[in-house]
Order: sequence, then C-alpha cells, then structure tokens
Amino acid sequence: MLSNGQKRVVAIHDISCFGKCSLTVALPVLSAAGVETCAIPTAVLSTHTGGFQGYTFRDLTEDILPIVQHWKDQKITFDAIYTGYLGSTEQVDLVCQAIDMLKTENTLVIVDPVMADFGRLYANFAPDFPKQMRRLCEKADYIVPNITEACFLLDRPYHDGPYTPSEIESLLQGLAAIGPASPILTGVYYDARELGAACLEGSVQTYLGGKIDVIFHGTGDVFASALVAALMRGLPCGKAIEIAVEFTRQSILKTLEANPERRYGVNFEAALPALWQMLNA
Ligand code: PXL
Repeated sequence: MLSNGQKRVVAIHDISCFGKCSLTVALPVLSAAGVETCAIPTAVLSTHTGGFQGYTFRDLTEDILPIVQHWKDQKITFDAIYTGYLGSTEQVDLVCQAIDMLKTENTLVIVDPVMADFGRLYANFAPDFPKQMRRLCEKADYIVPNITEACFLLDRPYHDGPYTPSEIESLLQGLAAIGPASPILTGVYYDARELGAACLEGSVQTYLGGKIDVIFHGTGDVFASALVAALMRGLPCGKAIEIAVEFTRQSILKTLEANPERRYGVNFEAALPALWQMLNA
C-alpha cells in the first residue's frame, strides 16, 4: 500500500486495442475506483478474438519477466496481482514465475482463467490449455471462472443453464479443491429471471441481479475488474461480488440504450459513476 493508503495492482492481460476487454477494461475500471493500476501487456491485438476476422497479434512473451525483474530491482511492490487472458502455455509458465517473484505476504492474487464461454474454448487455445490454466489457478487467492471455464478446469461436461443449486455447489467444491484459492463462479442462474455469481462462504452464497437476455463480449473482464477494485477498497468478498454483479448489469443496460453490437463490448464507462457510488456507500 502507498503511504496515502492507495492500493497498487498489477494487471497482467493482453491489450486488445479495439473491443473493450482485458487491459482496456481493467485499467479504467480500477483507476476509476481509485486504485493505482500497473500493467504487463502480454500481447497487443488489433481486436479481441471473439467475432473479428484477421486481427493482428503481437506476442510480448519475452517482455514479461524483464518487466518484473526491473520492478523487483526498483523495489516496487503490489497489493494485488490480477491476471486475465494469456495467449499460450509459455505465458502461463512465465506468469506463474512472475507471481513467485512479485508476491509478498500482503499481495492478493486474483486469477481470471479466461479461456472459454458457452461450452467452447476461445479461438487459439489447444485442448490441453485448461490443464495449464489450472496450474496458474493453484497460485491464486481468488479464481473467477465462468461456468464453461469451471467445467474445463475440472474436466467435467458443460451444459447451458439454468443450473440447480446442487450443480453450482458441486462446481464450487471442485474448484475449491484445485488449491488454496476461493472460487467465485460467474454466469450462475437458477431460472430465467436472475443471473449473477456465487462463492462458498461456509455454504454457497449467490448474488443475483435481473437477467438481461443479451450477450456481450467482455462482460467477464468488466465483472472481474470491478471485483478486484472492490476487494482493493477493503470490502468483504460477498459485498465485492454484489457490486461486481450490479456494475456488470448496469454496463449492459447502458449498452442497450444505444444500438449495440455484441462484439464491441459494453458501455461500462457510463456505469463508472454507479461503481464509485457503490464503492463509497
Ligand atoms: O474478454 C476476454 C478476452 C481477452 N482478450 C482476448 C480475447 C478475449 C476473449 O475472446 O480474445 C484477446
């Protein structure tokens, strides 16, 4: 923590230059919450890979450890390490090393195992990628998979929702057994009316908001970034999840006010004042 009480996070994700996900979401959301946010860009893409053809992809794998080493030399420390989309198994290995190098006893590690949705791995990922991502999850304090990612991490079959409370509990128990991390499962819904996220606090706790039946790209990053922001602002995990669910919902509602294109991401910018209010209530 800085002497003025400000928390400092490092976000380790790609930067998709267009399409509102990964670093172009993490940086503004965390900054708007008052959290200093440093970045290790793992790759530069012209757009994200979900719904665009012909995107550029500049791999920055070789830069990851030199950036970390320079920070170590400068004695720069972090209150949290927040990882998201990683482009290869090699990057997973290097990010595991980066965590070992940067983590102190006061550093919270949040891993969003970005790799899949709606039962399918994203483009570019080999079938064994979930096994590699599982190794990174073992290093985390919190993991934030959606239901598809949870199924891939646990090598279980996926089906579309709605889900039963016992299915959600079984997934959460399976995720909790991966390592020390507390799992936060997103995309949870028990009926057509509400959707949100669930965690284990003794028993399963579910935080739901009104379900909006439109799917936009990047909402996982919007959720996880707001969650990290709320945790850094010192809120308990349940409250942080509640805020992240509501911020994601508000972002989608703001998007629907215009003429939205699914792959262009959500208007989270318009929901930032609401995030600030929720964080300071
Ligand atoms: O929002 C997750 C994400 C991040 N980065 C890239 C992606 C995706 C999802 O498709 O393609 C490059």
